[in-house]
Amino acid sequence: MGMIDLRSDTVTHPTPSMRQAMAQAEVGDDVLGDDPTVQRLESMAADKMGKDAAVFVSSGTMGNLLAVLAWCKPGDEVILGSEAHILWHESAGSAAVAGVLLRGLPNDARGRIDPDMVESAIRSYRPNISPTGLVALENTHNRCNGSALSSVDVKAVTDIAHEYTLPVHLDGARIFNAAVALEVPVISLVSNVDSVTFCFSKGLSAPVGSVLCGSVDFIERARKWRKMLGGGMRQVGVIAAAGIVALEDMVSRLSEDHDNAKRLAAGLATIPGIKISTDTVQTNIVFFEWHGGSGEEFVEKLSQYGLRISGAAPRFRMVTHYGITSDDIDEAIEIVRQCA
Ligand code: TLP
Repeated sequence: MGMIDLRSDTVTHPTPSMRQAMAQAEVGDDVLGDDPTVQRLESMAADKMGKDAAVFVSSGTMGNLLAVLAWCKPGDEVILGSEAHILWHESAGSAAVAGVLLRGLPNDARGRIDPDMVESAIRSYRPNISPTGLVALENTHNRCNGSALSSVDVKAVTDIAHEYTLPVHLDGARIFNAAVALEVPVISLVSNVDSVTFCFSKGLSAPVGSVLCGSVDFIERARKWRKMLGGGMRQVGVIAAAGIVALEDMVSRLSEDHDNAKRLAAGLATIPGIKISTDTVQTNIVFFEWHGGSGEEFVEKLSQYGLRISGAAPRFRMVTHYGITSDDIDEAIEIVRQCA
């Protein structure tokens, strides 16, 4: 029995062109600045984001952590959404490694934070408080139904932050999904932020890697932190080569994943016992609720029928990606119908 794996788009395998590019990649010692393939990828990424520089990192988590380290000092506060990936799923690296306090403001179902609340939360230095060092946004917003923030949503927050001379970092792990869903150039979603991380290893299907983009000074500081954390990699062009293919070949097909996610949501909505708002599905992430008993047993049962999903009762997640066909989606719906 084949397994339909919808736990995440991180489960994607490299495409044949990626494997070929990896085998043929020209490499050098990247810590010494000698890897031409990494240099090419970093400059492509910076160009796409309209920033002056970029640094290749092992993961989205490392990109976000470097941004926090490069913008803040220990004792600072970072204002972000209460559902942010940085807050929920990055092993408290911002607190443990960067020594900052994460201050979560309520995210709405579309991943936005209220600009007025951001303004009231901003604090400047006084001996007894932690001053705000950074504001962070996320697009697409993973825990908020994979929703896409528009450039207007982003600007509403960046305008406030900049008024107080605060930088804004964007966790854009799936920023290309946002651009494709909104049918806008990706640059329009990042032009107002000061730094952005995006990932090659999610919907774009590369096996490893993310990139952090920003000004030359900022990236120099981030590069130093990357080395301190042991993230300097040597002949890493073999991995960067897959990232180049990801950028060149894999963006335009993301709409297939979005169509499949909508098909999945519509199918799930017909199943008694499944609660889902189909109109929240904008990209490749589908959340639904099931209140029928033990979540672990539900997930295990689905897996015995050939479907892997993530989450814990009552909220579960499925993510569509490269390699998942519309037939797989129909089969996944039928498996949930049998198990729910
Ligand atoms: N998200 C993973 C899990 O950690 C939940 C997933 O399966 O979706 N930002 C966002 C918005 C993310 O969704 C993720 C990964 C990251 C950052 C971290 O990326 P990695 O896994 O490369 O460190």
